[in-house]
Amino acid sequence: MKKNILSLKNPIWFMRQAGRHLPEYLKIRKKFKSFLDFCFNYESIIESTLQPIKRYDLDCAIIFSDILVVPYILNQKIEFIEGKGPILSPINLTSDLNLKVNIDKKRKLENTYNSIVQIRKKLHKNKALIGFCGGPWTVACYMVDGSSKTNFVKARELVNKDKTYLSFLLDIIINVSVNHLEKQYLSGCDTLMIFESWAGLVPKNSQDEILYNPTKKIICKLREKNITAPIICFPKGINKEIISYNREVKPDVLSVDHNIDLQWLIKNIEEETTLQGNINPNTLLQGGNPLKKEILKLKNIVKERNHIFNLGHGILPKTPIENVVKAIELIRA
Ligand code: 1CP
Repeated sequence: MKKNILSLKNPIWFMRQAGRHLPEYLKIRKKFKSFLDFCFNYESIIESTLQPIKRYDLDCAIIFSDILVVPYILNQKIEFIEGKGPILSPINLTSDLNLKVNIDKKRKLENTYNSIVQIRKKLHKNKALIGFCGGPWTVACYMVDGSSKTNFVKARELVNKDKTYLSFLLDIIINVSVNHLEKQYLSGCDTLMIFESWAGLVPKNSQDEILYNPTKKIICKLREKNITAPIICFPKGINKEIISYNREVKPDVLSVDHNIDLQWLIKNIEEETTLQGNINPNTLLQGGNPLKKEILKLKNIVKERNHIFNLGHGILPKTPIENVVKAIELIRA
């Protein structure tokens, strides 16, 4: 079997480890005005993906890209504005029903796939390489509302008022995401991750339709293509429904946010699921004794369980390097 995240012993990596807090990232990022130009540049992808591995000797690398490349290749206008995050031209709910992949824009992803081939060659064989996409609902949120500033009111309204349209949109996203994950896998990613960062916004009575089934479809389509890579799912903000999410979606790895009580989760979740994460990114930012305490507590809770060390959400931009170093030291001790 190909090496992947599940064949490593207690691996460590951090969500959003590439970019954000690393001075060496900020240095190469400055050379590009536009985030998208940076994000589709062959050398930038290789360098920013490998930077956290070089600095911290982490066990997994995650490809430098963004979940919003899916709306981008679906020809939605998108800009990343410093300090504001991504801004998309919201789709027109009545006339954009034939959202189609733009071939020229899709071609830009060839650089991402080619960089994966190169990264795999440069990365030590005992390290996992993670490819990813956004969860269909999370990507739909950005496509419908245009930015997170609206708290995704329009997307949430669709859940109540126009599920037919929303399901149609989710299916388009699913097909593009499957193709994108397949290409990442064929280029050399041995592990795949689905970031459902806004899972918490879906009302309980719609979770089956809007969260579970779309992600199940992605997994099922990948398995039909004989893609055997373990799949990590991150249903952020879902609280106690994480149990039914896991039962329905059956990811190989369940990434757990910091609002979930890990002790409670372990008591209630299927034993075969490998768990990932749960350290509060604010504690990593803070460092010192609180960080030490949280890591020792986590180690104790997961000592008889398959667990991948990670945070409950992305590393925060102001996180000091020495806190990350200390955290790794404490976990490996
Ligand atoms: O100018 C810049 O440098 C822009 C900052 C930036 C970066 C470094 C954005 C814009 N995206 C990224 C890279 C990115 N995004 C990665 C690469 C690998 C890594 O950092 O380790 C990954 C995995 C993502 C995933 C992503 N993008 C998610 C899911 C994970 C999460 O944090 O919840 C989401 C929701 C996005 C959307 C997005 N892209 C960028 C920003 C600032 C955001 C969040 C916007 C918001 O607040 O809604």
